[in-house]
Parts: sequence; structure tokens; C-alpha cells
Amino acid sequence: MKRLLAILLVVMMTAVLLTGCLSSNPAAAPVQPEEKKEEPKAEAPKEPAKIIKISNGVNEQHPAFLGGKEFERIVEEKTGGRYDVQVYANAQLGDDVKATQDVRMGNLEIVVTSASPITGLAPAFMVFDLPFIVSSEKAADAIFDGPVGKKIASSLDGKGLHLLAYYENGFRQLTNSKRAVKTPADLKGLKIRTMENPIHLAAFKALGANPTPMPFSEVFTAMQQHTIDGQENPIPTIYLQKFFEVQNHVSLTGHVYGPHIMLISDKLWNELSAEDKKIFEEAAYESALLNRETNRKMAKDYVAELKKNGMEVTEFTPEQLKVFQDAVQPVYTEFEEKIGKDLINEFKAAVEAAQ
Ligand code: TK8
Repeated sequence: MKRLLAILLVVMMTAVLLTGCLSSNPAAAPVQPEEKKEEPKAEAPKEPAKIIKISNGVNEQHPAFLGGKEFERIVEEKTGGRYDVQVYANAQLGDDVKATQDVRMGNLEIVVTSASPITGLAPAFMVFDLPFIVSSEKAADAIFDGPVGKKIASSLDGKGLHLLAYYENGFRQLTNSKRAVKTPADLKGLKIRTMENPIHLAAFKALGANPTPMPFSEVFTAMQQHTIDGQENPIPTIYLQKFFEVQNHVSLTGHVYGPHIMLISDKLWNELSAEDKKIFEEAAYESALLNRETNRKMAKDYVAELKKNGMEVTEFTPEQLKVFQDAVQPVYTEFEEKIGKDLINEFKAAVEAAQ
């Protein structure tokens, strides 16, 4: 009897296992037939693209922004979309100083900033702020793409920032709403916005103006409301930011040549593989070439556009410019030590060699 029971139990258990009726749910699905259809293999889950934001203070037509878009195109293409580069305009992510600070802290990936307002971090960049030190675009390229540019860029080491590329902001020209400025004497008493940079401040003081530093995004309104009389920026910016709507005089002084530097946060840079670093560097350089070419074309073409829009353009002979050059000479001695005499000499030699 006992044996019979044991056999019964085994039979029942086997039946339970075969039919899958062990489930407490009587409606449970029967065991799948042996030959079940192969389900289409699900794709390996893709890592979401890493977002890289680029901050710009200028608008979407400006060569600095267009350079960023070119960087976006190349990086996304070469990495098969592993990165999603997003270019922001109009200081939406902050003006130069704030955006650079954010990049430095690792809260933002990339900024395209003027070097001038961030020289407190890396004084070597102040060499660009010395008036009339860069004589031509060709000389600028020789600096940017040669050993002097590398040396200046390396002054950012250990500061949380890495220079990806030298874009061109360009030769700065003076605008105002009061009168045609033909000599330093015409500048007397004019309230001129400058970038937040000690050399620019000192130079405009030496010229007899009343310099007022402020972030770029506040400049248009300040001119419109006449809290300042004028400002200075390269022709592409004067035209594209529509400064001609609130300024009627432009003097082609070209007193300072400024780079727009593309800086990436060390935090991100140190995370990148060697392969991605190379892609970023090549994309940055390609985008810089496009930026410089576009900027140079606009700098030529837009002088006529400014005239068409009612601006009076003052041009200078070399002799007339020399009056301005002589007036700002004291800033060379004043800032020589801070920048480094050797660097200034190397810079000047590279400029001369490029002539
Ligand atoms: C834009 C600035 C601008 C600069 C200035 O963010 O502040 O006047 O020339 O181009 O970098």
C-alpha cells in the first residue's frame, strides 16, 4: 500500500511538472512548446549621446558661432553621434567671464571667449592686449599656429581649462554716437565701454577717454540709453550685432587684435580617450580655419554695409595712426613685467618674421 502511494505521488508530481500546473494560478499559461519562434534580437542598448554645450556671447550670424557649428558637424560625424554638440549664442549661458568660470568648474563643457576678460587667470594672454602688437592677419596666424601660441595656451595648465583652438575676433575698431574720432584729442571725455581688461583700461585712459568696463551683453542697451558714448569691437561684431542702430561714427583704428579662444573644461578633456581627443582637436582646428576665413571676409565686406546703414567711417594714414600708437606706448612699460619681457619679445619676433 505504501509503495502504491509512493508511485502515485511520483506520477502526480511528474504530471504537475509536465503541465506546469504547479502555479497557484489555475489560468497559468501552459508550458511553451519546444519550438518557439526566435524573437528578433533586441539591439544592444545605445549609450545616450554625451551633450557638449558651447557658449558664445555673440549672435548666430557671427563667425565665432559659425565656427562652433562647424565643430559640432565634424565631431558628431567623426564619432558616429556619440556626442551631441549644442552651440548657444547671445550669452544665453553667460557672458565671457561667467561662462569661462563655469567651464573651469566643469559645469559647462566649452566656451568661445575673448581672451581679454579672462587674463586674470592666465596673464600670458595679455600680450595680445598690447595695442598695435599684431600687425596683420598673417602675423596672427603665425602666432596662433606656431610655438608662441602654444606657449601662451600652456599658461592655462592647471587652471581647469584647455585651449582647443584660436579663433579670430579680430582688429578692434572704435565706434561712438558723439563725433568722428580722428585724433586722440577727439576721444577726450568720451565714455567708452571696454572689456574687463587692465591694459585696455590703461590704454583708453592714456588716450584721454573715460573707459568703462562691462560685459558684452550689456553694451547695446548701454549705448541705446546713452550711459556710454561708444565701444570698440571688430567690424563683423559692429555690423552683426547692429551697433550701427545706436552708433553713428566708426574709426578704423585697429588698435588691438583679439583672439576668440575656444576653451574646454579639464574635467571633460581628461575623461576623453586619446582617439576622441584627436577628433576634438582636429575638429577645433578645422572650425578655426573656417572661423578665421569668414571673419576676415566679413571684416572687409561690412565696412561698406556700415556706411549704407548711416555710419560715418574714419580711415587713417600710417602717420595719423602713429599719434594713437605713441599715446599708448606707456602701457608697454606698465605691463611688461606682468606679461613677461621674454614672451613679448618672442611675440614681436614671430610677428615680424611673418611679414
Ligand atoms: C563676446 C565677446 C565679444 C568681445 C567683447 O562674448 O566683449 O567686446 O569682443 O566678442 O567676446
